[in-house]
Amino acid sequence: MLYSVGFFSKICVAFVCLCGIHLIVALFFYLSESPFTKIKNYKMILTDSYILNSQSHRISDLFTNLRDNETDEIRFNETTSQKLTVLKQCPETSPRLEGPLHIEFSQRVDLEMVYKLNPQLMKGGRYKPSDCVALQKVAIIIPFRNRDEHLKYWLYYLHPILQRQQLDYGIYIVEQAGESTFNRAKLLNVGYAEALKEYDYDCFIFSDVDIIPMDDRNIYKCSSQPRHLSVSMDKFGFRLPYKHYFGGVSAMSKQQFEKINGFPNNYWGWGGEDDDIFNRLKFQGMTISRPSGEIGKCRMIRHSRDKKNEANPQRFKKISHTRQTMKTDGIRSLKYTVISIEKEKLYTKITVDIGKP
Ligand SMILES: [Mn+2]
Repeated sequence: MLYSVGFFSKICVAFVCLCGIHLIVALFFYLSESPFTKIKNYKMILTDSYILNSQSHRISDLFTNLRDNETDEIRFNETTSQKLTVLKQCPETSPRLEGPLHIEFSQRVDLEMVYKLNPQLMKGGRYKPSDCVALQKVAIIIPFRNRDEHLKYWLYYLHPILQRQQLDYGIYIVEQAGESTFNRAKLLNVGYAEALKEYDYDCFIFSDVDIIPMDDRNIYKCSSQPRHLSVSMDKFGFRLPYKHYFGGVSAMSKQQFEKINGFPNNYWGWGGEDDDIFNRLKFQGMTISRPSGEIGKCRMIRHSRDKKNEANPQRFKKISHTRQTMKTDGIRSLKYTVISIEKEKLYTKITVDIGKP
């Protein structure tokens, strides 16, 4: 009899302990849903006018994962009258888009005028919407050498378009120093690596300096598959020159870019590197996403072939070996020396020594 009482009391103690654990677990999950932790996950921006714009952006960067669609304003410090504003995410389709655009290259463009037309730009050609949280952080990478005239037109047309698309973006002009043969793909790799050192970009647009979209519904954003944006260029009679063409302007997420080991570093001179990139995507089981031919219309500024960018005679042979070379040649084997990084008003210019063939 004594034995069985001791036994039952032990069972009772164990039961009470179980109830206690259950209560603690329930309490934990209840508290993790409380307004206190929710506020921690919100994007917050201090909106007082005397607080520097860049500072408030940095504060907002600390908070990602905004999903709530409500905007709350919490006044938390009456003495300094600082307001804590929770910004909602930008809509899937920007309400500021205009559709088809008139693009021409006859008028003269000067950069001071472009700067005045885009008063919301931050140093280094950075921008983010002030009224909502952009859906993607986009670095636009432009390989460059001796094309100042083209760059003016690009900045004049693209800055307003990218702002209407409500993107959190930065412009990176990657200039090849020296006189050796031009290497577009390696410069793009450098732009990718350098942009990531500066900001937590999740999407990369690789664009030639002389291509301007003719419709702002051609969004400079990434999607679930690598995206080709310059699908109907005036130079090719507003159609694809061939089915697997991936040159001109393309968009890849960080994950997509890393999956293919970036771009090849050893295509010196004109041609082939875009087909190598296409092969890399194909071998990694990805497909190409594209806008419609109507929305994907672009103009290319007419020019003659640059000196030191002659057609690469080895390109056909190289393209046939992508499956092997992509494992060893790419972003993971990239070597270069940065000569300077200049923060201009409308763009960041990275001058780089990428060696020679
Ligand atoms: Mn061109």
